[in-house]
Amino acid sequence: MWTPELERQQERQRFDQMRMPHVAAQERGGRAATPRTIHVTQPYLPPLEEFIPYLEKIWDNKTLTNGGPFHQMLEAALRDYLGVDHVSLFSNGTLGLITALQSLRITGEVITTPYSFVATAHSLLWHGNKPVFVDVEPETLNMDPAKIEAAITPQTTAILPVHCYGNPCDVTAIQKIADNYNLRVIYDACHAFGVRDAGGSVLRHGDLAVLSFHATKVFNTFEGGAIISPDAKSKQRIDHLKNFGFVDEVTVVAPGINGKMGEVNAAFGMLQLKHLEKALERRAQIDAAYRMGLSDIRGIRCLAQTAEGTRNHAYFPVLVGPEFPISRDALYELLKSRGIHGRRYFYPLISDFPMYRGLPSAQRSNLPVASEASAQVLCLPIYPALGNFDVQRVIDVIRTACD
Ligand code: T4K
Repeated sequence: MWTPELERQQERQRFDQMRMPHVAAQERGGRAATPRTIHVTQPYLPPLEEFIPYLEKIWDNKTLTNGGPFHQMLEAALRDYLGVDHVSLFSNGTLGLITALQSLRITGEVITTPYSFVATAHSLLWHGNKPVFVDVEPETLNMDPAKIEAAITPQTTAILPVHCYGNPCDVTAIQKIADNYNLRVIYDACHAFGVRDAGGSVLRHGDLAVLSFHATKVFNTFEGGAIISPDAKSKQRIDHLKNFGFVDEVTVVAPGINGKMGEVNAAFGMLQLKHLEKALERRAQIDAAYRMGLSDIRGIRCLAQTAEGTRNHAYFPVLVGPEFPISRDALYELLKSRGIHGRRYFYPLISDFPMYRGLPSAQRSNLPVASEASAQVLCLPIYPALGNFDVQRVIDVIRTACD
């Protein structure tokens, strides 16, 4: 016989089937009381017991870092998984960016986007390079290729675009400009793990692409990163640079840095890979649920996903427009007051931080699209352990602002 309770139970079961099992169990335990605080993201962690055998191997062989067996295994596994030619693991994405620029001997002015995490532009300052900001496209919030040419000067040597939120840049247009002006292209692909376009991995574009495996990323090694390079020679130079410039015991060819990933991180990466498909599937479900649940709310725009290919649903940004009854910041606070911690990625713009705002290219008038997006964007929680009840909670709170 039908009862409201029975219906609730059945609905519960349907949700549980969609979710990762340990998450479902966790949520059953905590749901009845006050709603849990949820954050913009939460790292995916496989069951702890699955990691123990990996640690035992490290304890047995006593190799903790400097290109040990797990490091080599993970480079090979990622080459296969991502469908790329060469992978150099790093201890984080920022050191990957810094080393990528060094390996290509980039000097002078570099055209980049203000709409990113601050590490993108910071990597340029570490080499004394001058960031030149260009505006972004309204649809993707990626660097607008139509704005690049006007920013090129005789000092320009490279372009540093970001596949923001994992949406591929207009790689064809960017490469065309780079070829015409003999510029290098380094993609900050820190959001683009596993993203593919019609021709394969998005990481194959440009001279180099840099990934982050930070705890907040789709694929994490606690901290970590990688440079994807197209040929063995580039990889070799990068591998020297991430190890102080050492080529052998007595030869140092460049003032390299210590950017190596350790064995525990690499081992964790191997384990993460086993769970990745499931985690990505869940992200896609959440993305779809938000899009459906928010579709009829005036003033909330979900960022479109570009064309064909595979997306990783790393972030779920919405733009809170003037037709929405309250401002982006008021919505951010409202959600927070209900235990939902979204994030304003990317506010402030990089170009508004003190070390950049004096640059002529940092002026708001040069960056109207990025400035507006930065004032409107709110990234909603998305991560594999996020249950449907919580997704609905987020949608409901956004809806209450319209009441
Ligand atoms: N380029 C781009 C385009 C990037 O987005 C990034 C990093 C980089 C380069 C540099 O790569 P890495 O050097 O970091 O590998 C976070 C991350 O720290 C940063 O990696 C990331 N981008 C950026 C977009 O977001 P915060 O300051 O927002 O992180 P935090 O600590 O506030 O974390 C956000 C939420 O995640 C927390 O509220 C709770 C949750 N969280 C976080 C951590 C660290 C957890 O549940 N567990 C955790 O361990 O910068």
